[in-house]
Amino acid sequence: MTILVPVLGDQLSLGLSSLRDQDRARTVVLMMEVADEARYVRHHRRKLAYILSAMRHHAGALRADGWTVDYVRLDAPHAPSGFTAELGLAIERHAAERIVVTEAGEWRVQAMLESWEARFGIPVEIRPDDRFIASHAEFEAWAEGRDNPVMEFFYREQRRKTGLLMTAAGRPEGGRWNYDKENRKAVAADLFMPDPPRFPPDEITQDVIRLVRTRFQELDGNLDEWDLAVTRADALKAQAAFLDEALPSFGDYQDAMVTGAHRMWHSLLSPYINSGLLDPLELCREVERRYRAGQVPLNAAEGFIRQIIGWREYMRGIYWLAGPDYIDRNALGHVRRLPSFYWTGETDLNCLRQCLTQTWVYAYAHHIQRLMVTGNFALLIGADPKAVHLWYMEVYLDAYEWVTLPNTLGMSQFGDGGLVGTKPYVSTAAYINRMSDYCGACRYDPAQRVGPDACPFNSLYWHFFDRHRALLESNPRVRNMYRSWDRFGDDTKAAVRAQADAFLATLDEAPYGPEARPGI
Ligand code: FAD
Ligand code: DLZ
Ligand code: SF4
Repeated sequence: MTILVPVLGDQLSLGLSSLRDQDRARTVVLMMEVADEARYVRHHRRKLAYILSAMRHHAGALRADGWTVDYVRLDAPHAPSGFTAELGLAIERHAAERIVVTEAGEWRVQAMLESWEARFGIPVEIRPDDRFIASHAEFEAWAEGRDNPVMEFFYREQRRKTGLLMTAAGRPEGGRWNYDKENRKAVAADLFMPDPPRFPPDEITQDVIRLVRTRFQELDGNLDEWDLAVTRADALKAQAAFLDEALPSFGDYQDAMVTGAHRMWHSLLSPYINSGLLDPLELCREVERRYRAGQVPLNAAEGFIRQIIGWREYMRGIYWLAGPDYIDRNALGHVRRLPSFYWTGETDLNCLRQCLTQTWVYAYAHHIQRLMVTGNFALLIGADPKAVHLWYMEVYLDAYEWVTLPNTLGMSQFGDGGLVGTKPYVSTAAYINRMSDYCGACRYDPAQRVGPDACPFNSLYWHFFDRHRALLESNPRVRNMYRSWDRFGDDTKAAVRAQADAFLATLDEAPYGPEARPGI
């Protein structure tokens, strides 16, 4: 009897639950490069090349581990289109009698997996994805009955469960759960910043880059200066370099932004963790070991571990808890498409130009660039949260719906009305100016609210609160904004509104709205 084990592009882990306890002699692992996954959003070409190359390398790792792998390539003569069609062909090829698969990372693909048993008439076992620390049931049990399921309390549960940074007496290491207050330093551009390691493209990656260049000519995104790891061995090297060189300062400068420095002290490990090359818990244990060995300060170790066992796990829990309709939530009723400079970077708002250009080169931006520059601006101009989400799905190497959606539609765009974030993440230029060097080189003045040189973030900020007063005024976290706004006086208010309206009228709307993607 042949068992077929489909392994998806974000399941690149040798210890995957669907492979556990299988008899290698009777099992065929099926990996499928399919056009539907490449094209269901307008992917950045670097993201496509990364996933395809990591998949091809993983097939080699599986074979070296004794598995038989049936690998379907995108350039196969029959032009593979989707997972279900490919699975049907593979069942016939191998006369498979059973399917075992690890659950998918998003509702769309999970629905496919769940349709297979009825469609193909053979048993399909869907196993939990236990690369995550909290199971669905655990998260649901934690969230049940809480009006306000905030991340911080979930995080403390995960600390207790894993024992990470806990004392023998069951107390948080250092006496506090969270050292975030120490993580808000701005940074001088001449401070030493370690370079991330670079992994030049091997033959397989070069092949994939050629394939992406020829097949996806309509797509954008830099394929040159390849530096990404595509194997677990190289991803582990990237992990070690981060732990050695950047982690000790990770906490201090987590929110800082510097022109031309895309990495600073961030890990750049999310693509490897999310596709399965790195194991999140193993990484956190290593961070803890280094803290205990005196190599890393507590604020850095705690800050990093919180991102992984706190934020990452919490976002996944929210995604599955919120259901397949979460993507259509739009609490603020925003309908505008993103301006086309989100695809070109051509704008005179320097913070946006820097973050967008960097994104189209590296398919990477760090958290504050995503939240407080591109996300902040999209929210202030009233962009459709689903369109915003799809843009992030396109451009970032680490984007998979389970993690992107709660971060974009939830945390960044307040589309869920406050399930993930208790207030909208918007700011004036003051925040960007404090945390970056972008404003110094900008044609706009971060200190002015109205006038030809006034930074657009300033009037848009007040315009945002003004137009959403009915919904937001009762929120205790933003009530003070309305007190400040009301102190402005009618003339000033009218000038700010006019300034923002005039700016909004200059924005175009890109052809890529939420309805412009096939298959969504
Ligand atoms: P580091 O700063 O080094 O952080 C360490 C790790 O913590 C990351 O690798 C990641 O695994 C985890 N992490 C930190 N914050 C979060 C978070 N909010 N949610 C989940 N994991 C987190 N992260 C993604 O993995 N995929 C996405 O598609 C994604 N989209 C985002 C969209 C928006 C609008 C925002 C505000 C955040 C988004 N994030 C996303 C979260 C975060 O920005 C990225 O995880 C982080 O920038 C990845 O870079 P890094 O590996 O250098 O992270
Ligand atoms: C994102 C992606 C892309 C671009 N291509 C493929 C592919 O050809 N084959 C594959 O198995 N997976 C791919 N992926 C990742 C899937 O979209 C991802 O596994 C699903 O979204 C489930 O989370
Ligand atoms: Fe961005 Fe305004 Fe600063 Fe220019 S002045 S970089 S637009 S925040």
